[in-house]
Amino acid sequence: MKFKISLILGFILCGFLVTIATPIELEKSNDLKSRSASESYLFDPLPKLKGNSPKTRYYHFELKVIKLSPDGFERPVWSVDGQYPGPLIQANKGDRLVINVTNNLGDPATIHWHGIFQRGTNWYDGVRGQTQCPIPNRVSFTYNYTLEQSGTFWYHSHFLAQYVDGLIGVLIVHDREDPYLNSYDEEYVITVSDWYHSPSAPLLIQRTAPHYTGGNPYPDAALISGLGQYNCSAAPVGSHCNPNVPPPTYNVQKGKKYRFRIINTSAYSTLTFSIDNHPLKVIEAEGTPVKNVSVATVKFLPIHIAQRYSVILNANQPVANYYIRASIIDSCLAARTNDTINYNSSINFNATGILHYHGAGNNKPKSIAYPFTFPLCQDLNANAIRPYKDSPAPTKVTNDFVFEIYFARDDDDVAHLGINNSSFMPFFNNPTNLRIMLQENYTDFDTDQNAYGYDIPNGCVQITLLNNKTADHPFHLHGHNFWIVAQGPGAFLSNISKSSYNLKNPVIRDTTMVPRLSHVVIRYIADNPGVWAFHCHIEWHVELGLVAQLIERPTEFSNETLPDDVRALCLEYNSYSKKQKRSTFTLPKDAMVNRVQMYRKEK
Ligand SMILES: [Cu+2]
Repeated sequence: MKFKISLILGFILCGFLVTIATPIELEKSNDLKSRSASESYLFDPLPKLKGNSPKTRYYHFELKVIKLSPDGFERPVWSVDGQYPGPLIQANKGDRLVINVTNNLGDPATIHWHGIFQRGTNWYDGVRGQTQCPIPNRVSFTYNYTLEQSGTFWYHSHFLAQYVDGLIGVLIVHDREDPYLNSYDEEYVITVSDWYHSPSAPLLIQRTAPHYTGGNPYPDAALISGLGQYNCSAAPVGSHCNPNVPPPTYNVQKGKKYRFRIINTSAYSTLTFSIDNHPLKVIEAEGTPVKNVSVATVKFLPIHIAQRYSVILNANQPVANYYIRASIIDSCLAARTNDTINYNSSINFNATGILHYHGAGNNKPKSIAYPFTFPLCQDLNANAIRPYKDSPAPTKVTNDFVFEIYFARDDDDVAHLGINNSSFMPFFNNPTNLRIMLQENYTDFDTDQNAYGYDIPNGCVQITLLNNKTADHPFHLHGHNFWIVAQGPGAFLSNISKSSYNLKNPVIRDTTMVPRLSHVVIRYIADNPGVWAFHCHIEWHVELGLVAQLIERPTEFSNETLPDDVRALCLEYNSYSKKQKRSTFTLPKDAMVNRVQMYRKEK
């Protein structure tokens, strides 16, 4: 108990108040005070859902910038409801979510619901320039979609590098038919991530500056569930730093089993996750339950950006405290040079938390880390995460794309990444799905739209992604998950043997690491008309253009009608951005939007 009280005090000290976004009744949805603000979720077992399903669950998000000190170092955080990570959304499979977002950030925003298919609601996928116009400051917008999946998901801003500034949260969808439902007593959520002390806007401006050659900004900290331990003696003079951030602590009772849902919400980093003395049994990869096999029990869980796993921990060790460890694998980052933004970072790559057995007292853990063995910068062993239900990949490919990762410097000596010799450049005020519905033909789009279309209903799309560059790229597909039919070294088509494709029992997920000098071949069914992003999830690489747009079944999709509120958002955004240009005061992020728009005009 004492342990818990000190933890709560610590939270208050470092400016934290983690709460559940309690579903609220529609008629109260404008009354923020009606929500409970005292229940935590990150360090308590997930509360049981109330009410029968399927039902509609209402949430109200207020986006606002507040000061927080996740790793001790105080900085402005772009937050949902003043929390980092943002509030928990929980629902059952089949439920509808209605999430009213009021933007008080001072700059535009969108929210993407990572991993959610958005079947029939492409316009609520939350991708600026592709599925919606950004929500201007002081404007509210409501996302409204049905959950046909279950598993561990998350949400994050998809507007410039805003999610790196803290605008992320957890989305859990339960399923009464989950095959592992009776295999654990309680469940917890853990986020792992890198963290920066500078807001993203100046970092992004430097990253995209002419003549810059230093790679991605170097992070300052590793966090577990939004808490880290920065060495405050390295903090610059005049900054505020609290050296006593409490360790993220998870309480267990000997003899019980726990499901931990683990999400990597980083901008740039691969992490490994482990708990001393406790092997972890993987039961879910990104919404897909996985087979009950011995190889699924691991000591280390490598988890790349935007990936999620559920594991079962058996609290069968002697009553004590044990370290929870999340370590950034620095060899998956590009080596920092004197030119790298934040080269002088005093990062501790290893974040620690505590697994606290009931009755163990408050002493520091004495546990020792497992010896480190991990195939660097690769996905978790495929044999650990084969789908629980056999799910062979489709054999007849109807649309076959080859995407080669592209890197170049333009005439201004600005770095660009892209697909097939083309760096993606979004139109903030004219999203692609609107253009399709206005009967524009994607084949007439500018090359920099990186638009790839396919029109066969329920056809099988295959993407062969070749990474012949020297950086690792975790790729995410919107609107779908996919079968990974091949993955391995060699970045040329000649390295890939079709006879070695695994079509029988391939891994299914929505985010996969494509290491340097390697390839991946994925397949999915064209069963979801819309505009879907396929992109590297290193946020700095997104902004450099490493994005493709998949135009799925445009013939049908062009007959859809954009809901009035989504269309109205573009009018509001246009009038907002015009006002911003006239104003002498613009926030850095608006300056960046203007810059992108100017870039378009100049072309
Ligand atoms: Cu990348």
